[in-house]
Amino acid sequence: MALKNLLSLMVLLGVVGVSVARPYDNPFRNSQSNPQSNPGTMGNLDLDYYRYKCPQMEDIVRRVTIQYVSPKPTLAAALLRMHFHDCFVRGCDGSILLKSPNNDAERDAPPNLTLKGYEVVDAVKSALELECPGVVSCADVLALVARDSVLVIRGPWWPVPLGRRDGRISRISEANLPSPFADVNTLKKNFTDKGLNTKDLVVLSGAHTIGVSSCGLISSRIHNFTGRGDFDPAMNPNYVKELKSRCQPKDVKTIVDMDPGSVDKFDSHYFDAVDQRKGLFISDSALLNDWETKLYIKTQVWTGGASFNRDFAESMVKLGFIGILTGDQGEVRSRCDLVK
Ligand code: HEM
Ligand SMILES: *[C@@H]1O[C@H](CO)[C@@H](O)[C@H](O)[C@H]1NC(C)=O
Ligand SMILES: *[C@@H]1O[C@H](CO)[C@@H](O)[C@H](O)[C@H]1NC(C)=O
Ligand SMILES: CC(=O)N[C@H]1CO[C@H](CO)[C@@H](O)[C@@H]1O
Repeated sequence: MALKNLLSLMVLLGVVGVSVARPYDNPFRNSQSNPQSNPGTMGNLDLDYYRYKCPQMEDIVRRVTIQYVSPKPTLAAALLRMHFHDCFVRGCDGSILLKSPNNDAERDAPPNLTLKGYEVVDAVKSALELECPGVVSCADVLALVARDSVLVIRGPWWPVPLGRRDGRISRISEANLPSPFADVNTLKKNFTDKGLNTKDLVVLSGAHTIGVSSCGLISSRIHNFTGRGDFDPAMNPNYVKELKSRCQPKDVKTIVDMDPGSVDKFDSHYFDAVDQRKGLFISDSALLNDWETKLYIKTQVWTGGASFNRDFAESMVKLGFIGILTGDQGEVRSRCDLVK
């Protein structure tokens, strides 16, 4: 009798389990664009993927993320950027987290030189391993940590469907990201190659509303743009003056804000900055050179960023589907920096 009850309870749970699963359709499934970076790209994810395998996982991720990011809010930018990098190189498969004994993994590549925040992902993963060992993928951890850390700085929230598996390959030679020196057509192409459209490009560039870079990447732009000691005419001269007083010609290290005037706040101010020709990188300013990205920027300026949070959430969900591994592809690592 007791056994029979137990069995029916299990059956019931199974049925409930199926009915509360919230599968999340892959936004690329029916689209023309087909990001081929991984064969698993067309798989689906599920908002409730860990509901039975690790019911506490979202709480644990949130708790540890808050613990790290609250006292050091600049980590939010680093972690958001890390998720973006992960997704753009071989898909959102956690491969950015892998270490190589030969220093030839993605995280060793020049665009990674300033990536910080690995310790947050590692701490979250350790906490998860105590609760449910070998269950939660590093790719999912990173996607959630990025979301939760933006929430800590009171930025927008977006749903993170889960079930990504971890890749086993991380190559420095593949770690090539859109360049801060790129023009808008190049950026559009780089995004289209990942299945993201022009709107996603301008919306996600809005992530530059937080965070920092350093003088090295803008030196030529402000000191010697064409080799005649000039600056990029696409820049606001007052902004150039400001940057020059911060960045001496040989200085590569000093930190500069991505969104001058509102660097700590996740808001739509980045679009105001770009509109005032205060985009830090050529790739930021370039968004004024395409009618669609320019219209988006103007609309955010006119409306005080009315749709930015919603748009950002939508594009982040798409970003999180790029090149994912699902099902029995890849693996679930027990440490995010080492393949099993
Ligand atoms: C459109 C193409 C993009 C280019 C060319 C680009 C380029 C860059 C560069 C060069 C930096 C400075 C890195 C450094 O100095 O170490 C940076 C920082 C940053 N990027 Fe982007 N990025 C792009 C898109 C994105 C996207 C899609 C996101 C996220 C959704 C993002 C989030 C960030 C954040 C948050 C930072 C600040 C990092 C920190 O403070 O630690 N970027 N980006
Ligand atoms: C971006 O597009 C340009 C032009 O097609 C290409 O040379 C570059 O390698 C691309 N970069 C990335 C990261 O895909
Ligand atoms: C600017 O660049 C040109 C050509 O690369 C170089 O000859 C010149 O010395 C540079 N000027 C300064 C002020 O760095
Ligand atoms: C955070 C991190 O792992 N950065 C690495 C980036 O690449 C350089 C060398 O290429 C490494 O020394 C850094 O540790």
